[in-house]
Amino acid sequence: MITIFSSEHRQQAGTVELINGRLEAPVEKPSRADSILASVQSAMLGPVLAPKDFDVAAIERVHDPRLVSFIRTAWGQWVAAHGAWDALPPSSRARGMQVREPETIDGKLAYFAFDAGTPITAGTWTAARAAVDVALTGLETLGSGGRAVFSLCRPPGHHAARDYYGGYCFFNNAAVAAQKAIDNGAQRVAILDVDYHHGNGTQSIFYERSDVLFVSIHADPRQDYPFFLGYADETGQGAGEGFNLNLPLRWGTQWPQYDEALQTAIERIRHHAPEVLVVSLGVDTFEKDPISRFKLRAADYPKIGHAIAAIGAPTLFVMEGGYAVAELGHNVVSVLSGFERAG
Ligand code: OKP
Ligand code: ZN
Repeated sequence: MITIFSSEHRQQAGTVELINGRLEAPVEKPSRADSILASVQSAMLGPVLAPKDFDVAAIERVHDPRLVSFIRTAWGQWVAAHGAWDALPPSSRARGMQVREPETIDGKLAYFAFDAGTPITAGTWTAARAAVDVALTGLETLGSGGRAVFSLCRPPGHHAARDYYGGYCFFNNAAVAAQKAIDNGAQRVAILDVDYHHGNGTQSIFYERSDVLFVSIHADPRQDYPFFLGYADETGQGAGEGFNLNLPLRWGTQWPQYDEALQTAIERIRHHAPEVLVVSLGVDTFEKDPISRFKLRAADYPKIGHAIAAIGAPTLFVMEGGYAVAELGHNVVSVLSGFERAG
């Protein structure tokens, strides 16, 4: 399997994140992607290629140009106001509050961000752009044949929606790639999100559409982040009714319950008969993940890859979360090689 990777990911390196009430070193850090790359190489998964540069227009197919320009300019505005330290929002909007975009950088951060765990740094724009290029290059590579390609994206993307960012995500790499597949002529695309956290951004981008099916297995939003989307009764709207499937699971979930949800997900996706399958690949479902509460074991990851292969569609794996850095690369490669070994 070909892997697409850009070392520009290192440009996203926050100093602090609010974790359990303390300012701590971010869990979403450059060593994550380096660990995955090292495992890809030592397992000899296949060639590792650099991405091509794509135009920002591909991003604006799914994101508001105002969000794109904010991510591009925020650091400069922040440094001018407060100096060279991670840019984090000072507040956020509560129910019923005004929705106009403020003028100052602090107001704009509060307006565009939905959490305080996603620092904008000097290199954020470069890294976030490169992650989109990695996803788009993966899609293009998939188009020239082969069953699957791995886009080793960092920063992740699935929490970023049309006009807001958060959850370590700036641009929705998987959604940009899915939209590009449609723009290239595909009539049906499916996105399977197996990250521990619900892909609220991806869901909301495609919520009213029937061409891109979104299916997600994740921690119950009653218990875990992002808290406000991911319920089972969110099934899509308008033309998209029936094209959104959420399979929330409780804290403590182990393989038997996970596998049951995975089979349901796969059945739904097969029924859609996608011409391209995008997998938002998070392995933060792992028992030792520092921020998550599922209990999957290392031996479960090949089974996830094997199950996904049964869908039988050209598959673009797009990296999302996974924070147990010591085992991260191993678990990711387990999914990919489990896929490759299947039929
Ligand atoms: C990203 B991905 C506030 C942030 C709380 C955010 C988790 C984001 C997970 N400090 N945690 O889905 O793996
Ligand atoms: Zn996650």
